[in-house]
Amino acid sequence: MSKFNLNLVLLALLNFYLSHGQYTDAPEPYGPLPTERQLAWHNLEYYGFIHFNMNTFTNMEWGMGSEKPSQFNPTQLDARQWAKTIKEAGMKGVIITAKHHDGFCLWPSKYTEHSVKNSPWKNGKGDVLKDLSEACAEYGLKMGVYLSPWDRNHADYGKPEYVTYFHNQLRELLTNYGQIFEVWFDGANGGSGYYGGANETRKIDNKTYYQWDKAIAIIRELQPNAVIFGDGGPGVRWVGNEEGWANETNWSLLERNKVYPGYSKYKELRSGHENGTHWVPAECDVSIRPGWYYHPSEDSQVKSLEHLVKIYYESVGRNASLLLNLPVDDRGLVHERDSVQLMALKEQINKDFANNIAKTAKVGATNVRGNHSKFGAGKVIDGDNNTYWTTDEGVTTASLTLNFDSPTEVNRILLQEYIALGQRVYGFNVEARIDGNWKLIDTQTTIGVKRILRFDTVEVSAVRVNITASKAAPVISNIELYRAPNLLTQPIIKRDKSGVVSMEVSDKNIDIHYTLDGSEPTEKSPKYQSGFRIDKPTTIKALAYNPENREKTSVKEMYFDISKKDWKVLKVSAGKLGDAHRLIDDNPNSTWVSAASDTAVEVVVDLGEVQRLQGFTYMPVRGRWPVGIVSQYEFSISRDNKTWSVAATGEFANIKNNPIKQTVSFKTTKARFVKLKGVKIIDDDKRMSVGEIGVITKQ
Ligand code: FUL
Repeated sequence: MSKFNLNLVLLALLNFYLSHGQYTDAPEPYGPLPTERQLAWHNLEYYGFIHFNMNTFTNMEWGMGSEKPSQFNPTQLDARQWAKTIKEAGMKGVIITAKHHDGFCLWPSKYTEHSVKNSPWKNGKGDVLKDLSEACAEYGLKMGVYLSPWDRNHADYGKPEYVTYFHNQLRELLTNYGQIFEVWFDGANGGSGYYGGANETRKIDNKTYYQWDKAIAIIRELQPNAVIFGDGGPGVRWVGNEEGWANETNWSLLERNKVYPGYSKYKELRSGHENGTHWVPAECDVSIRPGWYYHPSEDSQVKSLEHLVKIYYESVGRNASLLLNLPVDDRGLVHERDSVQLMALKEQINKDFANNIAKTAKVGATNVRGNHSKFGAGKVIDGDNNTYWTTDEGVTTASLTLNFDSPTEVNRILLQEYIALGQRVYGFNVEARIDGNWKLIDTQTTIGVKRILRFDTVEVSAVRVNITASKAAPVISNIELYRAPNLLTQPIIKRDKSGVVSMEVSDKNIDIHYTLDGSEPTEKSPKYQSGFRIDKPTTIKALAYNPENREKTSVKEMYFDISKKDWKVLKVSAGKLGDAHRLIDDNPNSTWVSAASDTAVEVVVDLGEVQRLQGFTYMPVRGRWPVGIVSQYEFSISRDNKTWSVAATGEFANIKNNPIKQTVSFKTTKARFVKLKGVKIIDDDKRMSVGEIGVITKQ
């Protein structure tokens, strides 16, 4: 062999070695990596938040700091009930508001008198943190603490002395209550407050005032396994909204040194930073009700199952964790209605992910690192998250196919990257082979620790995942496929101003059956197809039915009186007439609020023709910050819009706490014009608001 040929052979051997031999080693990590404690935190996925503190007793969201410890007085506080509920809901831990912005402490801190120790609860001998830590130990839950940096009670807030106090409290919390998995620091900081009686506005520098380096050092010293939550981490970041969703593109990376508590470009946090310098994954915090704290007025506003399921898929299913808040009530218990919804969510998630079809597939890949079985395609279905499929060095696009022996229905895919080696993938799509043809199901960007896609049910003989963009060789530890059942929720029934009734459910594979004659509907009753008119008083009864398994919901009942198609608002005594159509559009979610007025506000409505009236309805505005709710009314009627007579006056009892539709009856009288006057408004507001006004007629 000539020397030239020998060189060629050696070169070929070297090439072979480079392209195969070295790849039997695991790939090198790429980019910022999670720490051990972050990896442990990622595994929690879903845990509870408890907002329970002074605000629970003052019916506030943000107390001023001037509240008295004597106001904190739960009658049945039972941390075991919280822990039991949280455990049964499938959550892995709980974070409690040890101190919120009003400064009241749920534990008997030795650094302040503003705590449970001066409250009537357990004669000042109680400690909510201790109760909860014991309950968590009993139920196998992790515990975390929320300690508000902002303190509207403390006289020294704004001075260095307060920072020492804040650090001391942190020490107390991290010393006395066992293992803490997360320390939660709120971004809301500085502003007006009581401040020991000064009653003024105090501003601080978010970046420097609290001496974060020291605070972090305390946490590292006392609870080395705890992650630290803040707008910019350092361990876990806020997701940039309080609604429970991350963007579809969601990096666990962040340019951490740019982000600080109160970061103004917080919307960036919904996606993180593709080229972030640190591993700072997102946590989605959201309350099961409109507010974080318990308000009796929100008892009827617990999030629907459909909404909670959406939150789950848009947080856990988008590379984030879900921190779901329970506003423990003034008895000191998780409210029954919240528990019901929590369990419904749990049940639905269990059903959706009951049977992983991917396990039965035969898996193949277009490229396997070093052709070695330890990186083979089968690793994505072996049920072990520490094994993975990966490709040759530098190969950043590749496909993985799951083949089935016989056609199988699917509507969910779950994918996981092996994040210990970094987050890599930023482009992928999913195809399904249906009747022998490949069909594109979805095109997406990032995966991260967990990505779940929902799609319409298809019957497939194979599913293909194409990685189309990755910062380095993709490293996929797990793929699951499911055929989730249809989501069965009660129908929502609406009527618009023209009288057209429509009904809907969240899943298009669910049927709606209804009656209009007052009889109980069954799956044999007429099936709802499209909107229809109802102009005369009618009770609609409807249920949702899943033809797949013959399950059905309980009956939803709605009463509609005459339609409002010819109605007009003729006068509002304060505010713009142009906006007032909202109070008669048969949509309680579109609300009308008057301008402020020193005299009682009135609205006059023309019903279009004379009706035999025997009552009226008032739907108050709802939501997180309702204003202008009428508590005392005067309702008048007229045939000619000149001579008026008062048909009813009175009080909407308990409307503040329970803002539901009010119905008032009076002696049947013929009239064409009606007038509602807000004689008294909740909280003495000068505005009057209306979600919807209606009448009850006699036919
Ligand atoms: C916010 C706070 O201001 C709210 O009161 C609540 O605690 C929520 C979780 O964080 O920023």
